[in-house]
Amino acid sequence: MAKGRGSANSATALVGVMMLCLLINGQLVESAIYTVGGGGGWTFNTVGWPKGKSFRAGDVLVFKYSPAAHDVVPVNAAGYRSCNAPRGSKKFKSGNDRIRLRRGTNYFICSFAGHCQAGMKMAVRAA
Ligand SMILES: [Cu+2]
Repeated sequence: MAKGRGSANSATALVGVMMLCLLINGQLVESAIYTVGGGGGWTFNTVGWPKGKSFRAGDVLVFKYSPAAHDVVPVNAAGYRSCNAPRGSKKFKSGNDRIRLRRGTNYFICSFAGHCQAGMKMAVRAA
């Protein structure tokens, strides 16, 4: 009985949080966390990983990889298409990087020679 009431309260609280999120002009307080590439992590052919998932601004992508083999560079659309990181781009290279999604399309590439061209790139649309 008490347990049932507890979960009802949790549900009410969750709705409250969601309402709050909507009130703050889409700036989400509650965010989802995704490990890019699932168990395989951030590697070649991660390009298809976002397919079928619904991302929201504020969600966090966790990039897991060997820092000796890869890195992560957020780029713009041109950088994504050309596999070139614009000068001054921030480079993540810890092997366990958390990057928060902005509204719109977020582009990421690996800047190791040839990796992006081999499909180590990813475009993630966040609503
Ligand atoms: Cu790489």
